[in-house]
Amino acid sequence: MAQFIQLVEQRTQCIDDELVAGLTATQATTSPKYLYDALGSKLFEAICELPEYYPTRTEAKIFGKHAQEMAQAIGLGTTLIDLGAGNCAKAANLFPCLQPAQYVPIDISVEFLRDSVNKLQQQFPDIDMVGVGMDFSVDLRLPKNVRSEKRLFFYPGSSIGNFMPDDALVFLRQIKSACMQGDVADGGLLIGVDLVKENSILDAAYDDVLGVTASFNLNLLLHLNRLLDADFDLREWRHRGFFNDKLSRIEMHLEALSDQTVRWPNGVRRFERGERIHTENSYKYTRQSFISLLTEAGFENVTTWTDPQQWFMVCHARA
Ligand code: AVJ
Repeated sequence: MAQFIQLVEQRTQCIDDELVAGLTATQATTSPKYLYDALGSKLFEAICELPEYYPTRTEAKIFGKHAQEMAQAIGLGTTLIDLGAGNCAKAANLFPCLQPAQYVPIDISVEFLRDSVNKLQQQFPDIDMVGVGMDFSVDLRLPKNVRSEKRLFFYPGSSIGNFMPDDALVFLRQIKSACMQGDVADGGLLIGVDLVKENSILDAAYDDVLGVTASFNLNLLLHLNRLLDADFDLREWRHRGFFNDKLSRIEMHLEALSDQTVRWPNGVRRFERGERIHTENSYKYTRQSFISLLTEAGFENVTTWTDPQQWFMVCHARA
């Protein structure tokens, strides 16, 4: 069995307060983390199989083709810290090339992670594994069992796109300082970033023909009904997903199809027809704009790998 450290409670009062504040704001907003209950995580896995959703597939090809070069740039024997590890599959694919000394998968979805890590430990008995259940977007301080040598933070999938650019900068700085906590700061960051491309390709990736992304987005309301004991009627809402050119981001919204009142034990929110709940941003960067962000966060020696169409980019940067 792998070691496991749990630093989050699955359901807390503080989550509800943040949620209610967002829902009752003039522009109703929810954090994208609420998209990932058990069904949401499965719907996201289905999204990754869609012909329109290119990021996962494109990133996997980049890792497949350049893993050896990446290992050369990074060095062996790292402490591999996997942010939002989920089923740990992306990192596990890199084990043969990267040969980490310790693997530290971190995820907010504690039970899912526990199962994944235990399975992986059986497959790779020689790698020291420490699973950590925590919300790393709140606080990146790591438990004592995590080695301080050669920390390599792994943040694939373009999840960095969920942060507003200013918050992305703060988060990258936290990663940088977590790398520096050791005596030898020669691990760094290995990160996947989705790139700006033709609007029609971006639009289709977030509003697919099968409606899987629509289901993923609408499922948020089922999750809220459960978390808050609210009474959202899913038939009265529709999915919107599109690229906002000016802000260089995908926006996902849920749009009310009728005037309605949503109630939960200590609150209420009135929505007019056409009014929207903003559920996610997914920022798209250019190679240069992302390198600038890394540099501003204090990283150096950036190496980048892309696919032939330059739709997606993987970066390694030293702390
Ligand atoms: C998991 C945040 C990278 O932004 O592309 C997929 C989530 N949302 N389809 C993304 C998502 C709608 C995804 N990330």
